[in-house]
Amino acid sequence: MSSTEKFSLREVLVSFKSCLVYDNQDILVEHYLNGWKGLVRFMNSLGTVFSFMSKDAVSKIQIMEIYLSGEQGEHYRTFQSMVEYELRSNLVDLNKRDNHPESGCRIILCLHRVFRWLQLFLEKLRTSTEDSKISNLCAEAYSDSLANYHPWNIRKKTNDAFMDLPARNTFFEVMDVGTTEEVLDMLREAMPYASNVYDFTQALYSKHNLLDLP
Ligand code: 1Q0
Repeated sequence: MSSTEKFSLREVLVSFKSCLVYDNQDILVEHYLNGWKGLVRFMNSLGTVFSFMSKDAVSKIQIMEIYLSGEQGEHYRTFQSMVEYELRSNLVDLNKRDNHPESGCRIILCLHRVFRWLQLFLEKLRTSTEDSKISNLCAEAYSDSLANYHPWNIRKKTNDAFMDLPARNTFFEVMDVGTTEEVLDMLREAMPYASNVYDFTQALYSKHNLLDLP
């Protein structure tokens, strides 16, 4: 994954739209990962202060891709089949990080928690005004979600990185979607899909008691 590759937020939206299948009752891993790859490209275009985050995301994406292209790849096609396969085969550390610290279930849980941040941030962005500060929107969304799972040193690094984000109008330019109105239209279009992705994953993990994996 090259950091200079062109990103397109429309493609990100298409990936997260098309990852939902069977009437929103499952998620295709490949399309979900494509959505993340697009977000990582976007993040890389914001500058090197985010590279500690993008490195972590890239390594998580790569682990999932190794599972997908491996011998058991068929089991990793959707969230549902992955969860069932890994639980049935005792491939998930349920109580402490032990033999399977990189289970697919755990990797997707990490991304799912970031997805919640994204959902909160996009909603704040959608309802923001000209004088809203992107760094504040990011930090508020973070403290309401992902921060609860991070130790203080990561929280500090993350909040410091947010401070480096550009002003709202520059941020919209980097998004490269068009005018502010067009950005807001895209966000309005994206929110329901983001909710469907989040809600399905949350329900699946809750049903299998996987929301607090170590
Ligand atoms: C716009 C700014 C982007 C801000 C992204 C916020 C996410 C903060 C994530 C902080 C990650 C800290 C680095 C690693 C932490 C790990 O300890 C943790 C747990 O993993 P493990 O295996 O050690 O237990 N990892 C995570 O929590 C996963 C972190 C993945 C970060 C993925 C970021 C991917 C890109 C996000 C794009 C945001 C673009 C938003 C704008 C979209 C506009 C339409």
